[in-house]
Parts: sequence; structure tokens; C-alpha cells
Amino acid sequence: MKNPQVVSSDSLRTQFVAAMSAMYRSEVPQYESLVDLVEQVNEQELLNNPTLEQSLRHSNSLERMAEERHGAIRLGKAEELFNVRRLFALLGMQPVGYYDLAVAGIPVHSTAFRPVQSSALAVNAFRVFTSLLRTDLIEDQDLRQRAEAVLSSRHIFSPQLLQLMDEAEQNGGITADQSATFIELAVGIFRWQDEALVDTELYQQLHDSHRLIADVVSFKGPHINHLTPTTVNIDRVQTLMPEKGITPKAVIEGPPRRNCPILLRQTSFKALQEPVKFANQQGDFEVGSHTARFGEIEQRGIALTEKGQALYNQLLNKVREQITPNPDGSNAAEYSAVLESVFSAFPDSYCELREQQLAFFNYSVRQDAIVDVAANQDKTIEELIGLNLVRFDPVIYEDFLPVSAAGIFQSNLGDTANNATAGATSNQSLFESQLGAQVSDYFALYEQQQQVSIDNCLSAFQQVKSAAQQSLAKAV
Ligand code: OOG
Ligand code: NI
Repeated sequence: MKNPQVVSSDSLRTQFVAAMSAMYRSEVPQYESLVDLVEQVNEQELLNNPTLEQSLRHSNSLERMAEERHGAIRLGKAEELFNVRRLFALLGMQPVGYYDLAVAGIPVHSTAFRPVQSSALAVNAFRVFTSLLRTDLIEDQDLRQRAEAVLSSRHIFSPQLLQLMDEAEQNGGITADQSATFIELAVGIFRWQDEALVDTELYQQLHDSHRLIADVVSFKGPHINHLTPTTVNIDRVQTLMPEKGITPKAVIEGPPRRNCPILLRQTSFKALQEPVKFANQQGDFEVGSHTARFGEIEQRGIALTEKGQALYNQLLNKVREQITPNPDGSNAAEYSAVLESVFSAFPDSYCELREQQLAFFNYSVRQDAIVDVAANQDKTIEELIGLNLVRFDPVIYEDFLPVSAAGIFQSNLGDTANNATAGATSNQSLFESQLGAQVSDYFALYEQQQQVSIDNCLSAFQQVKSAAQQSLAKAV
């Protein structure tokens, strides 16, 4: 039975994000400047664009936007992934999607933990892109064994937190009395810990094999490596970043700017160099540095169907055949021009996107619809739309894009990272066994969300109909 003292996972997640955000602000001051900039741009944009404001208000996204974030962590071993899944489940977040980054030269595979129910997303759409290091891709046997030995000795979950998680799983959640401690311990896992687990020599070897391997193996915990606020005008934020002393990456990842934004556009600022205390033989420290943590912003658009996603992939490949963005930004304008011209083949109105089944929509009965009962019995959803009784709004994309993620990884690992993992095989079933659960298929989740909204519309008209029939029956 559910314990009445249990706090809702939505409310816990909100507390968790607030605490993570406060921690990251204090650890990475540039993140704070970025959040301020995003807030200014969003405010201005909504003032200038009442249609956008209305549409966000209609989908209840206005309030969620100010606090919306995604973050990313990189884990070192199966046990960590398993316990992180348990932790995030208590915060109302489930693993969705499998991302194989090895194909892009990054030795990890990943999932995103996020809320899945529309009601939970509306409260707080926090997502954590979670990667697990694939030590099997470290070619040097000796180095691989040393890395695995370091990882096997570390324990990122304290016994107290594990105990709380066990209890919560039995009680059906975290109780009000436990919540403050739970949040503090949970956030603590992801803090920056500057005392390395390795000496400078091992750090250097790991770093030479791949910078990401050094980032995961050398430290006591999986520090959060970025937090990403959401903006309604990413181009504007990208342009203004330098004025605030923030250097953005060369180009925005993902689709071009459009009337109807699709999927996800992202940009980030370069990782910071942070001081690290490396252990040495004498049992004390040697000071060095490490770069991993950065800031990012995103703009989200409509979720695409498999057909839409295939068109997106096809067009992106076409772009990449013609041009790849130089990390120093020297061909950024040319890249944007090619991106825009190739993507002109992607329909850019919600009507076309819907008619061609390229994207997912939420259907709802128009507030102002004058429902003529007799005339609207047994209508299909298409007919109800045609009669202007039902409206459709974009389902927002809640997930990530593998090619963009690879671009984000690369920009903060140093753009020289080479393609060390070519030919590596992807391994979703191994990932799922380490996770202790299957990852959900996001297309299925969006499809379901769309179908529920259609069913709700149809049953609203059914109800009108049966109410009319009832009053008819009474009259007889
Ligand atoms: C994760 C990069 C992926 C995104 O927004 O695509 C990501 C990482 O650098 O660990 O966060
Ligand atoms: Ni990110």
C-alpha cells in the first residue's frame, strides 16, 4: 500500500533540479550568466511574439519553460548505472532511448532519463543524458585493466543513500521527513570533487587514450558536466553570448531555424579549465587541471514520426556530404546557408507536417467550438478538424539527437578528438542488462500521447452525444 506520507515524484524532481541548478551555478559561474541571458531573451521574445506566447500558454509550457533544464552525466560501471536508474525512478524519471555514441568516435553508450507522462512533463521536464563508459573500447589491455581497477574501487552512492532508496522502494516513495536528506545526498553524487583518484601519470595515459576516459575514470564521482536551460530563440542567445563574455561553439547543432521548429537545436560554451589535485606516491597532492564542464542551451520543437525522423536524417546526411562545420567557426556562415537550403525540402507548416504524417500532434476540443450535437455524431477526427471543432498543437520533442550529442561531446572534449572507436559494435541488450531495465522507445511514447489526445477528443463528442441521447430518452 502506498504510504500517505510519500512526496510525489514530480515535486521531488522539482526540488532536485532546483538544488542541482544552485550547485552548478556556484561551481560554474558562466552557467549563471548563461541562465540570466536566456531569461532575458525569452522574456523579450515572448513580448514580441504574442502568438508564440499564446501557444505556449495553451500547452501549459509557459511555466515549465523558466525552470526547464537538461543535464548530462557520464558513469564508469554497470553498478553505477543500475543505481542511478533506481535513484531517477524515485524522481519520476525513466530511461528512454538508446544512443550509441561509439559510431561517432566516443566510447560510451547512453540513455536519457526523463518523465514520460504528459502530466509529469508539464510539471517539470527535467532530463538527464546518461552515458556509460565502454572500457571494452580501450585498446591497450594494461590501461584498460588499470582503469577498471580504479572504477571498481569507487562507490558513488553512500550507504545512507542506498538505505534510503531501499526503504523508498518498499514504501512506494520518499516521505516528507526523508526528502531533504534524500535530495542533499542525491545531488551530492553529481558535485565536482577536485581530488583525483589517480596520479598525473595515469591521468595523462587515460587522457591520451581518450579525454572522455580520463574524465570518467579519474574522479571520485560522476560530476554533472553541463546543465541546459531552454530558450525560445537560440539564434539570439548564440549571438549575444560573446557580449556576456561567453564563447559559444562554432555552430548550432541540429536543424536550421524554421517557422515550425522541429526536434532540438543546441549550442554550448567551451569547457572550463578547473584545478585538480592529483594523488602522488608520497601520499599527498600535485596540482593540475582538467577540462570537462560546460554550459549549453537548447530550443525544442515538434517531435517527428519515424517517417519525419528519416527525412531529417536524410537531409542532415546530405548537408554533411557537402560541408562539415570547422571547429574554429571559419565556415560557420557557409554551413548555415547549406543547412537552410537543404532543409527547405522539409515542409514548414503544421498543416503539411500533419497531413504528411511527419510529426506528432496533441489534439484538443476548441474552447470556443459551438458544438452542434446532432450534426457531429460519429465524426472522425479529420472531420472534426475540418469543421474547426478540434485544434492540433505540436507535441514537443523530449529526447536527444545522436549526431548533435556527438557534436556537443566533441566540442567540449576538444575538437581534435579522433575517431578511436570506428567499427565498434553497438550493444543495446548489454546496456539494458547493466541498467536492469529496458529503455522505452520514444516513437511509441509520442504515438501513445497523440492517440490519447485523439481518443479524448472523440470521447468528448461521444459524451455530448450520449448526454443528448439521454435527454431525448427522458423526453420520450
Ligand atoms: C553528453 C552530451 C549529450 C546533448 O545535449 O546532446 C548532450 C555529454 O557530454 O556527456 O547532453
Ligand atoms: Ni546536453
